[in-house]
Amino acid sequence: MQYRDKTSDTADLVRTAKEIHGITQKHNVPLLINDRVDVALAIGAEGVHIGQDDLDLAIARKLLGERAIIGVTACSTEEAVNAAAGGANYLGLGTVFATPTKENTKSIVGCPGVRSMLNALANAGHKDVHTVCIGGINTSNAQRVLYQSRGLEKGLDGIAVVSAIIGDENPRHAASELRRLIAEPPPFARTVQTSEEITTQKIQIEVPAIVKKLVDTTPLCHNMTNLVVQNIAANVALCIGASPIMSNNGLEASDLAKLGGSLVINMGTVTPEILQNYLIALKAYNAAGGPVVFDPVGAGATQQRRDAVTKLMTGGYFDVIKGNENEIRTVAGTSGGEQQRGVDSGVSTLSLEQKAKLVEDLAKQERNVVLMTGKQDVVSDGSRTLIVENGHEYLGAITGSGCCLGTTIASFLAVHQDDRLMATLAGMLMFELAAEVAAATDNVHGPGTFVPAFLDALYAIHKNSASTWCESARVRQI
Ligand code: 3NM
Repeated sequence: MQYRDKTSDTADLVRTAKEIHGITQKHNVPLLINDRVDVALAIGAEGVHIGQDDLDLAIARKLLGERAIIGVTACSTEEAVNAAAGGANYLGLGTVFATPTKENTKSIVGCPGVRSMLNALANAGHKDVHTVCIGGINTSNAQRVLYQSRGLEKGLDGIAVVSAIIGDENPRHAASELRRLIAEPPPFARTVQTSEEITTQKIQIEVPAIVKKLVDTTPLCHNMTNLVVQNIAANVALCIGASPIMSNNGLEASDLAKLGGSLVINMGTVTPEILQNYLIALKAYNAAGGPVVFDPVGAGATQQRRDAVTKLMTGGYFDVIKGNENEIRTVAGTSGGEQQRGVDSGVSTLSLEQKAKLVEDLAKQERNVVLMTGKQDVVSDGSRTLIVENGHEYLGAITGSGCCLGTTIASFLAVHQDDRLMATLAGMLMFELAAEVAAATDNVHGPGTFVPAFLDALYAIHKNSASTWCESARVRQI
């Protein structure tokens, strides 16, 4: 428990702190005083919490002694490492999300910022210092923040909140609800992060089996997608053997999320109103543990879209993020200053090695699967990275093929969550090999005749019980 009061007079601070201490002592909870070493000393509190602009850590330690608990706020890797080296007992890492509780915060670091501070601490040999994160944490994001700040060498120990408890009508209930949530993994936590090699043999056995699972299950695939591709995305879902529902109404999502299907959020024709609906649906699927695919169409094209990416990425958890090079770079925050002209892929500027590193790092950071589409697709779950070289140029000559791939991958995730990389690969191969078959059909002369042949080819794989369709897969692990 921290007593943080920036405005009261010293006498009032001491009086209130004493009263709080009486309560915390009864419950065996250490009381820390924000900023004020003098108040901590006056009432015999267990310690203090100091910010970067407060009293120096070394002086605080000298005044309070070795046994006092001293916490320090850190907003950057440098501040975190320095505070740990200086003997802080715990660090408050932030500011995670913008918060009205403290408006003069230095920077909003999000989960990626928290993770980079944790990594820096591990690399500098400070694995033992305790850590909490702070800023805008509440019941809707506490589990995700903890989930995405763990799984590496040094994980986050806990969260610190103000308004989520103090601002609640029923602080006791709010506190116990937070305790309940942080004690269990989020509903969307998936089991395996395997580093097992993905051999040709594994692909030839598992991919057709995953397709069969989809066909046998007919999963619901909820599409929140753009105006352009509604029809073809629904047809693709039907042809692969899924059951599509096209609904951009976020208020329907909590009912739909209970039906065991998946959601794809496609930013193609996003507006402020649609974005609100996406955020509501994302929360509903996260709460139900249903898989969600994010297709950040045209992410780098306008400020509105860049803002939408930030809101969506901080608004919930995505199992798979798929996009072209520009889109993935925007999501990763490394767009390199290039202006994306529309929703088309544009010119590639990264080497294959750079793409693989970007995709792998983003997947590791988000604890999910990231797919960068292109002539060579790069897909990774953070520990295994694959290059897929199937597909046909006609896919780039029709509208919405990337969006339909998002629908396809979401459908596969609905039936195969244990290994999301293999589920994504199954979707990619069914989609891209069907495109190759369609393009080679006698009566296909260009993009116009390609579309119906492509739907037919998807449908043929769906109806074909033999697994040979997958033999021309060109996949390699790097
Ligand atoms: N310190 P709430 S953010 C006290 O970033 C404090 O260092 C912050 O309040 C930091 O849980 C913050 O209501 C306020 O968002 C946290």
